[in-house]
Amino acid sequence: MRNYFAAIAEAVRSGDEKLVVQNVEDALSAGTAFDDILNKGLIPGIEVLGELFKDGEAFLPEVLISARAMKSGVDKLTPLLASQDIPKKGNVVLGTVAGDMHDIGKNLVKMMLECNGYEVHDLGRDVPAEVFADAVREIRPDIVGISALLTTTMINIEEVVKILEQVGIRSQVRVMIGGAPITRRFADKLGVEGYADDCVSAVAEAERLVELARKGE
Ligand code: B1M
Repeated sequence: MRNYFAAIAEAVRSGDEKLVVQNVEDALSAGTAFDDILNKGLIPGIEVLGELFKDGEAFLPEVLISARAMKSGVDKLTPLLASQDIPKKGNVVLGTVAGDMHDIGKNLVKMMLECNGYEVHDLGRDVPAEVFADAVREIRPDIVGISALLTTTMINIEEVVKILEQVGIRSQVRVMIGGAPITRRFADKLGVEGYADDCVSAVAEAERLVELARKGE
């Protein structure tokens, strides 16, 4: 059988948008599960490029082109998931923290939550703490989801938590955080309720948090 995953990863790494879409379509036609396409093809492709970037063997424009190619592949998966008929489970305000332009992971978390019955209010990327607080006041979500990809921006999550406390709405929401440098230990240090390592476990974590809220914990 053809190795779709290697082909998808290589097409993402080389930034070939058409080839990514073609390979994702071929993999889907061959009956490959969407989460395997994501976790064994699309994500490893962008991660390989991250390693090359770190070693000075790839540059920012190449990373951007590959990110765009990856998004085209993800866009092929989204309608398949969205077509499922799922009862509403909760509301989430989601964004990438201030100073951080990375949103691929956040968008995957959004996609998985939406496909599992959550209404997601996406604030985008580089979101100031005040904007998170305003959205919580206005939307009254069950969960605030914060993504951070840089060791220099992960500390800005604390600003969001602080401002929610300052304006007296911290106890009304559960905070879930994630992103490459984030760990459960860091989440515990900040005193936030939720942490997820990837977009699939983010769904299970959201369910746990909504359940906690229902029990008033
Ligand atoms: Co940048 N970048 N980048 N980058 N970039 C990293 C993160 C880096 C590790 C690369 C490297 O050096 N190897 C490095 C960070 C080093 C560090 O902080 N220690 C880095 C750097 C340095 C930078 C710049 C500073 C480079 C520069 O300008 N010199 C710059 C910063 C700009 C800024 O933000 N202010 C920069 C810019 C960019 C681009 C804009 C070019 C582009 C982003 C495009 C975009 O997102 N639209 C980019 C990219 C693509 C990457 C890499 C290659 C890939 C990131 C990614 O999308 N991964 C990355 C290297 C790497 O990660 N290996 C790198 C795939 C994605 C699916 O994973 O986001 O981790 P991830 O999401 C996962 C989980 O973490 C989790 O679920 C997701 C799916 O399973 N998750 C959550 C994420 N959010 C969650 C939230 C949750 C729960 C789970 O709850 C709410």
